[in-house]
This record gives sequence, structure tokens and C-alpha cells, in this order.
Amino acid sequence: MLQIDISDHIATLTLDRESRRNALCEEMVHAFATALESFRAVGVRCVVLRACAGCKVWSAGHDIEELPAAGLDPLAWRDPLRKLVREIETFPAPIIAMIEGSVWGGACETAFACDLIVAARDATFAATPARLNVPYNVGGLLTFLNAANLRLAKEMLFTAAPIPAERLCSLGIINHVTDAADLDDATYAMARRIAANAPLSISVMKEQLRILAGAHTMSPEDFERIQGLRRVVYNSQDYAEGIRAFKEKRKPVFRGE
Ligand code: LCV
Ligand code: LCV
Repeated sequence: MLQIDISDHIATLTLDRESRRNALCEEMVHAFATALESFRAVGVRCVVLRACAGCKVWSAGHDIEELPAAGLDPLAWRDPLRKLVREIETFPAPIIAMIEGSVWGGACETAFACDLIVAARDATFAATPARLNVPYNVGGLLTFLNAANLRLAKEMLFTAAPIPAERLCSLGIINHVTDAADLDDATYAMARRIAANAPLSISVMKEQLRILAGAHTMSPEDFERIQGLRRVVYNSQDYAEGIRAFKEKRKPVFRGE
């Protein structure tokens, strides 16, 4: 599910689960975490996270087959997607998301959680909780808010529409867009520049920026109120309908209950 390569302090992780459009399942996330641990052990200085060259779908997001039935929080602390985002944010070296094709849901958050994004001009990014009636979690929404701004985060989350990479780059959400043919060169030129700098300084700045970006106060009362509101959503008929419709390959009919 993941190809791994390391050369000159630069590691490459390639999502390789085409049959499921690189949907992020528990097994893949476990392999991802194991790979990052091995990179840490050998002092990797930059990681490139990519899919197979020429892919139409970079990743279809959270593996919908692994979403829990109604009644359980689909994005709880131990959920594979939550673990994946934490692994990316706490890895001591920069991770560059190299994107071509379409990016969906949890994979969009995964790319946004990476330190840098280099995308092919025709790549698209879609935030999909509203497509499935999933109550996204506080930390996940913060990833979108830190990567974008409130206006764009709301557009992405409320419309669930695929947004072109060029537009996101013009808004500063993506670092660079290139023609697909130049994607490798642009990404690895940046990776090499990072790997040639001082790893200790970079890792401590990455950790400081993670802490600063997450430094938001929320009262226990507000947090509990939000968790209660989220529980209503994942207990709803609409939540079950969202998953059922995906499995039956039809458009969901949401009734707001
Ligand atoms: C499991 C899949 C998936 C998949 N899981 O190929 O952000 S949140 O809150 O929404 C979060 C919970 C989340 O990330 O949820 C997942 C959100 N992702 C999506 O809504 C995208 C769902 N997938 C699609 O819309 C299409 O698969 C795309 C447009 C990505 C690719 O379309 P394409 O026609 O190329 P298929 O749809 O035929 O998919 C090929 C196989 O992969 C499975 C899909 O069920 C199909 O399996 P079968 O061959 O058994 O029919 N698949 C695709 N996405 N996220 N399985
Ligand atoms: C002392 C200097 C300096 C200098 N200090 O002229 O942001 S942080 O965390 O990095 C923070 C700690 C910080 O701000 O660190 C400094 C970061 N600055 C740099 O890395 C730039 C270092 N300087 C250079 O790269 C070159 O000097 C530039 C490109 C700025 C100019 O090049 P140029 O060929 O025109 P020289 O390098 O010949 O410099 C002329 C004289 O100024 C000294 C330098 O050592 C040289 O002294 P000598 O004539 O005695 O050899 N100099 C230059 N920058 N930051 N001294």
C-alpha cells in the first residue's frame, strides 16, 4: 500500500492502493507510521508524500468501508486519519505533499497537514464531510483553518466542491503549482534545498510552528457542547444514509435527521 525510497537524506512515500483509489485505511496508516519511524532513525531530512506518477486520484480520503456504523465517533482520537495527521505534524523533518490528480476528504486534510504542497496545475482538492454527513472533528477543522482562511475553509467544507490547485495556489494555500511534467523536478529541488540546510534548526522551528498553530483556547464547556452536537450528527439517519449511498453507488438523500 506504500512504496518507500530513501536517497541523500530525502525519503519518498508513494501511496500505492490504486484498486481503492489510495483510500487511507488503517493498514496503510500503520505502514506510514512505521516508515516515518524508520526515517527518523536514519536522520531523513525531508519526506516527499506522493502517489504513483500519472494517477488520476491522489487519494480518495478516509476508507469509507472503515467508517464506524452510526453511534460511534467516525473521527475519534484513535481513528487512522487522526493518527496520520498527528504523525505528519510531529515528524521532525518537513514533509512535502506532491500532488497530481484529485484529492478527497481526509486526504485533503492530510495534504494540508503536510508542511509544503507542490501540485500539478490540474490537481483538485475537495473537503467532503458534507457529502457524507460526517461531523468533522475540532482538530481536523483546525488543519483546514490553519492551511486556508475561514472564508475558503467554509467554501470547501460547505460546498464539498473540488477546488483547482491553481486557485488554491493563488490564495497561498498551496506553495507551488507546476505542469505535471515538471512536478518531480520542482518538488525534489525544494526537498534538496531543505535537506542541505540545518536539520536541528528546521525540526525545532517545525515543532514551534505546530504548537503556535494549535494554540487556540476552547473552554471545557464549549468542547463538551461541540462533542454533543457532533454526536447528534453521527447518531443521525443521515450519517447512515451517507455511508449506505456510497456503498450502493448512488447519490444520498439527506433529510436533516
Ligand atoms: C473506500 C473507496 C473510496 C473510499 N473508501 O473510481 O472528509 S470526510 O469527513 O468525508 C472523511 C470521512 C473522508 O475522507 O471520507 C471519504 C471521502 N471521499 C470521497 O467522498 C471520495 C469517494 N470516492 C469517489 O468519489 C470516487 O471513488 C473517486 C472520484 C475518488 C474515483 O472515482 P473512480 O470512478 O475513478 P470508483 O469510484 O469506481 O472507485 C474504485 C473503487 O474504489 C472504491 C470504490 O468503492 C470502488 O470499489 P469497487 O471497485 O469495489 O466498486 N473507493 C473509492 N473511494 N474513500 N473505498
Ligand atoms: C557579520 C557579516 C554578515 C553578518 N554578520 O559581502 O535569521 S537567522 O536565524 O539566521 C539570524 C541569526 C541571522 O540573521 O543570521 C544572519 C543571517 N545572514 C546571512 O546568512 C547572510 C550572511 N552574509 C552573506 O551571505 C553575504 O555577506 C551577503 C550575501 C549578505 C553579501 O555578500 P557580499 O559578497 O556582498 P561579504 O560576504 O564579503 O561581506 C562583507 C563583510 O561583511 C561581513 C562579511 O563577513 C564580510 O566581512 P569581511 O570583509 O571581514 O570578510 N558580513 C556579512 N554578513 N550577517 N558579518
